[in-house]
Amino acid sequence: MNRKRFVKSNLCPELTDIPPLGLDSTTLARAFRHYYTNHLGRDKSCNLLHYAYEALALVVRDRLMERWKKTRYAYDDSDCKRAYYLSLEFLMGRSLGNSILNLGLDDEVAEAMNRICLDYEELADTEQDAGLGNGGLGRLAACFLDSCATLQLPVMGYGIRYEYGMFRQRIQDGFQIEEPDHWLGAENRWEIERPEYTQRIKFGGRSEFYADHDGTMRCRWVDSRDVLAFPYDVPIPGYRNGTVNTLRLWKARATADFDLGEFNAGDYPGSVAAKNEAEKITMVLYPNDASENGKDLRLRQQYFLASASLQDILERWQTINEGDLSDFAEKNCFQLNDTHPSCAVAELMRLLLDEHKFGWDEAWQVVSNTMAYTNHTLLPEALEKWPVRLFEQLLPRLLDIIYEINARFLKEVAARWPGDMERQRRMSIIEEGPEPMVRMAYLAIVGSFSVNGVAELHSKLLQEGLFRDFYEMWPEKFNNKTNGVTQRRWLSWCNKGLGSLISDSIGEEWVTDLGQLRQLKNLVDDQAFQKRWQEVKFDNKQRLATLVEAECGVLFNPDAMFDVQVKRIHEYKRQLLNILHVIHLYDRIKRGEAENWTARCVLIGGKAAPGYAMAKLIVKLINNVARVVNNDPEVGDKLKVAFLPNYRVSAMEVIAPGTDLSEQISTAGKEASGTGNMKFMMNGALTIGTLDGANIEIREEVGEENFFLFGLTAAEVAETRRHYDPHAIIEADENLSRVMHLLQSGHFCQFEAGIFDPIIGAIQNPFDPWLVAADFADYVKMHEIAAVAYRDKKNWTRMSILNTAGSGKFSTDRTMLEYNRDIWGLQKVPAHPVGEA
Ligand code: B1N
Repeated sequence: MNRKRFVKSNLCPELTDIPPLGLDSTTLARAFRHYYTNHLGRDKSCNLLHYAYEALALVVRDRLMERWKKTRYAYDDSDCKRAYYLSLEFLMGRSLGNSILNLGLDDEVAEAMNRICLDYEELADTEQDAGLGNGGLGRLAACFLDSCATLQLPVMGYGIRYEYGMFRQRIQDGFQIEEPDHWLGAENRWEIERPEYTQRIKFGGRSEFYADHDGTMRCRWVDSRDVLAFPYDVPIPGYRNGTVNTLRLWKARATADFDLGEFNAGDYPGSVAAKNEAEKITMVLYPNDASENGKDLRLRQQYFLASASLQDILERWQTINEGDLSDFAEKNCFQLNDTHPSCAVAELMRLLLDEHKFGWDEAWQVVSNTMAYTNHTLLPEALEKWPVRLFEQLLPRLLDIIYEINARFLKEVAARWPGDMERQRRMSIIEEGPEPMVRMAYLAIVGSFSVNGVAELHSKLLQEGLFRDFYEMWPEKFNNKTNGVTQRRWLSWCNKGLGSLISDSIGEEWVTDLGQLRQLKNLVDDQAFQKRWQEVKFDNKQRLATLVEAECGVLFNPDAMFDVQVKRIHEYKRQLLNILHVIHLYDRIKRGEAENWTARCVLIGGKAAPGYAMAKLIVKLINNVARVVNNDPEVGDKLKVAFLPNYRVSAMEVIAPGTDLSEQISTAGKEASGTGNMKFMMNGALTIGTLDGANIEIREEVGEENFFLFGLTAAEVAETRRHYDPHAIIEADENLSRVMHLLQSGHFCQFEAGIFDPIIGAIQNPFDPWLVAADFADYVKMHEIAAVAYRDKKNWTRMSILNTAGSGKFSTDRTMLEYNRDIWGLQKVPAHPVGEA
């Protein structure tokens, strides 16, 4: 058995084969008492819920540990192919509830906690979110891991253990204030350190060429300033199947000898500063979603992750295979989560060439058969380019290799399109100009055997637009993998009421086979079922109203329609269009046109990147409009508006179940996929949306009569831009004119004259890329249709049921099966049973 080689000291069998821990409520309660009393040193006089959470977390973690080990053994013993998901972001959220659910311990834990008069959901609610991601891209990575563990696929995540996760957002006088998220301040029970797998990462220095003992010219990276990568492993439990996969997160540490060198030179403060410099690398998550800010620390983070992970994977492979790398490419696959970890292409070349003495062609075979790249955005500002100059300073050896990759690649282009210099210039990995740049997406495409987008439309636009030249060259590389979400967190866990109702009606199979939800279609006209569906929704709306009241001080009446948009604040996502509609509703009430009114509560939440002035101003506008509307007695219960501060994973767990209408209103062609749209749909919300990203597939699945579609298509957007005249549109539309007038008159900034001028300017700008004015009228019209539909409770309930019933496609289980079928080619490997050696 291969794994024996991992055991560095010979542990006696008694130590390696501990009997399995009990899962019954009595044993759980005892274990809880042990941790609470003996480990944490608390007693009944302690009234901090936090310690009870900690004790329960330790109890649950113990149950994960042995399954984790048995999963590792099963993978090592089976000599299976493995995939690695490399990502700068993993937006995990909370772990306790998810672990209990996936271990199948909910009833036992509830009972055990009941006995000591504790409510485990209340404990779970005290856990901090692990916010190691910005938004969709990071949360997608977390959902992927859940699905891979549930499908028993040997997939490991690799990421960065940021000391500070996504900033906390506070609202002061309507403005966004950022506060640091020092999430590791308290003990993190969901990681264990693995010092034995520490890696050494090089920065700076230079390349040195030398003749090998057999005369071959080789290169080595010398005079580098090294940093250590120190790993922490996070358990990823599958759903009730004994599998626990691994997410390995790297923390940067200074090397001991590096410090000493400085110290010996007599520069003690200098050596401490050097230590800080090294540890800075994993200090903070960059808070930009769908844009890059080009800071050199960010490139350091990216290379640090790529290098540490690849070295770790090669080392493990060599330990198991006695140093033989010959079938490495058949047994390993790397999925790059956007270009952020795409240094891996050049880094794997370097490791093979310089450290493992491969020849170029042999190394390129390995790289180009193991790397796969997922693109998540078409927005030009998010396409990563790094100055060649920065590469030279930071990663000189990688730059040599990138030049060589590019030279060989451009030769291929030249052979295929002789004399087409323009095409070579366009496709070059190096963008020429006063400041030459490395185009990371091109490096990723050239180095990968698979390139995928994240929804049908997005993948099509990649092939026709952004990556057209590459598609012409290698059509076989390109494919689509429509995103999904895990129904374990996004239905079972977060919406227990609906989950139970569904299981009572069609059984529990949907939890691991979401397509089963289609059976709900048979129940749409069943009155008793409809009634229970409404009751569940009402409870969830009450829960959401409680959150809104606590966080925003605004009272939401659960009888009103809950109209919700939560996601990062970005102009292309058009929160501005949403708030213009709110202003229009307010205006209608004020002008006395509110007969047959549908009471509405509008909730908007999301973080603006700290450097994104327009996004921050939109947050301010939403808050100012909310203040005016909510305090106007004439408006009363007809309309309420709230901005939810600090939107995060655990907030969405309350929001999605309590939503009636989901706002997915991006300018068509701009949202690659969206995943919030799927969470809402699964929880029975209807969508008002454009033909963008996965909305298109959502509408296909649920049927057009159950989806509120509005706005220009992607093709019409491109066309409209060429002759866009917002002034004419505003003038021709009385509703929009009145809204603009309210804005311009300072109605929403009485004591802050002119602050919204940039927003007014943006709407009126003929070059407004987001075409807010163009879609306004159609948006208002569709909202009216939705409002009328909402008043027909019975029919709305039918549509709500049909949305859940149609959401089967949007499970990451399906997404992962497709990645596996088309890209990874892994076999399912069941974990060894607990209780056996
Ligand atoms: O990735 C999600 C998609 O569902 C969203 O439509 C898409 O906007 C999102 C740079 C990004 N694309 N690009 C990013 C994140 C961080 C960063 O530094 C870009 N996020 C997305 C999942 O596919």
